[in-house]
Amino acid sequence: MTDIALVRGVPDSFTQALVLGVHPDIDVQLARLQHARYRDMLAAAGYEVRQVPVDETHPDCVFIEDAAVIVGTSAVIARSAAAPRRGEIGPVREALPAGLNVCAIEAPGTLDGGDVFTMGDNLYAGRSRRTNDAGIDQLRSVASSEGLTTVPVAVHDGLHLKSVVLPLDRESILVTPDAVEERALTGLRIIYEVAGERHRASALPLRDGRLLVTATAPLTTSLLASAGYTPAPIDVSELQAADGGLTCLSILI
Ligand code: CIR
Repeated sequence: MTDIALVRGVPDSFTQALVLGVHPDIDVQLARLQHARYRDMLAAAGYEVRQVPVDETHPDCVFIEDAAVIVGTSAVIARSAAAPRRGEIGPVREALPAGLNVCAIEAPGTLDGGDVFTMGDNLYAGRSRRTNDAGIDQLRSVASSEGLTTVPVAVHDGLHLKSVVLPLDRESILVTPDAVEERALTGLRIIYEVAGERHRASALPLRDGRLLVTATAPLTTSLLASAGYTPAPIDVSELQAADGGLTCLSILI
């Protein structure tokens, strides 16, 4: 059972975070309040929230998910294709609980944690701007040692796989239409993000049974409620402004 949540705060330099499109104005103080609310919601759901020290030299460090991937009893230290993010990994590695088999993606492999999720016996790995085939191959050998089959998924429209495909439970995913190679997701139950809310819905299942969802996607939230989920909306607008979602703000172990 997952019960530790690693998180990392918002640096003053967050205004310089990487973004895919035109750089937005980011309100750092509001981002901090939203991040504090996120931490509180994790704690209320029963996680032991552990904070990794903020790093002013890495504006994107709040997106801690990208630095490491937990695969069963293993932890894989990532190697982003975004060179400015590579220095984020040291303190995250140090914060990992003892007992995990720790290994690291090596050049020429690249991988961001936002491109990886497991469901059933499969590990889904996004082939994206940040994760390449060499990175996926290295991850595959770890996944295989953990009894998981790796399924690469090409990401066409979005930063990471989990920008556009969110696990909801043991068999269901929330998917942005026409954003990924959907045939790779065959066998999973798909719920589509509602038109008009494209790239605004993010979701994170909590250990207490609720589903954390972004407040920017009320129609998709209603759809999820009618599908039987218990949504817990949260406003993370300033983190979304830098292309973040709800999974990327923590590593759940
Ligand atoms: C970046 O471009 O790397 C950050 N501004 C956003 C990273 C979001 N990470 C994630 O969704 N896993």
